[in-house]
Amino acid sequence: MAQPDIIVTAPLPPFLYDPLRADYRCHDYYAASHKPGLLAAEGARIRGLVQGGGTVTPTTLLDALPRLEIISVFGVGYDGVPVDYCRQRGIKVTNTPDVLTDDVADVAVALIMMTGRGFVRLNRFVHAGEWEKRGPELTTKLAGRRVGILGLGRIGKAIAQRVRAMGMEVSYTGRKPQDVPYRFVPDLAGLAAESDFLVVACPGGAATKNVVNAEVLAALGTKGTLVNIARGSIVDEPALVAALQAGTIKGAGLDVFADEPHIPAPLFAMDNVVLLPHVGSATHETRKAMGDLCKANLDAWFATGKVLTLIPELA
Ligand code: 8YV
Repeated sequence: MAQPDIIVTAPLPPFLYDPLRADYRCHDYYAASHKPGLLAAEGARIRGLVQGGGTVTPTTLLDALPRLEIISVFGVGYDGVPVDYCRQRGIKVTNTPDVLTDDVADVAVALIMMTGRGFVRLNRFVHAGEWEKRGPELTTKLAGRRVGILGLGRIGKAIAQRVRAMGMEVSYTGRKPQDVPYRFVPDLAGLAAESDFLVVACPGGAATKNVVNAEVLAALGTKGTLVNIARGSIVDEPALVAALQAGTIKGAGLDVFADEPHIPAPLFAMDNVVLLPHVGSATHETRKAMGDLCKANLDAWFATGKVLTLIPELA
């Protein structure tokens, strides 16, 4: 049987791209110098699309792929996929949940430790030879502090488990209360008001755009640190910069940004801010597992007409 044609709209690591190339006719849209030409020549043949978690897929691109059957996202987040459009056209959308949960939760804990205990600052202090001159500053005890989690999904729960093991208190907000041993707070500003660390762990997309706004940051207040391992779009970034500049909040630990890899310039100069380059899932083991699942979804679809991890909106 002829290999199905698939279009690739994001840079992929070799451990995913090489096996894809072995089993599919891959069209590299991401690297194509003349994208309209590629679509005109190949668009009508393409049956699958592979993209990254952060990739935005415009409906105009999908319009040029009339035989598209499946979008397989190399990532858990599919906020860049126009889900309603896909539902209307009967296009399946799959992602890579579960396999990255531990790694992303680890990064949230790391950001809590790096901001709360000042480890990044203290590391700079030692590297700069400052310890020869004076003792280190004292920081904040984490056990007993309150962690408020926005979005208690798989990753949120893994974060909760980890910080509980550190003796921290957990409460959360989300669409509805769940059967969990953590306290539900119905509104985000209320959660922020009672949190020392407000951890953003919900999906991105239209429903959560800028929900962490100036009002929520004001409620978090001078005792509070914002941690974001989810999507930059969830936080009103100019409001965050303003809150940090004004000293409205204590600090921030950020792995994700509104316009990656661009980070608002004022953040670079802030000692109470820890910045990571979107590395939540960036380990060899997890990215390989994500790649395997991303391809397995395509393989299952073209072999059996079923997928392994259909997104809940289309289930
Ligand atoms: C990846 C992510 O950086 O899973 C996600 O939604 O944002 C990250 O794990 C990305 O998907 C890699 O393409």
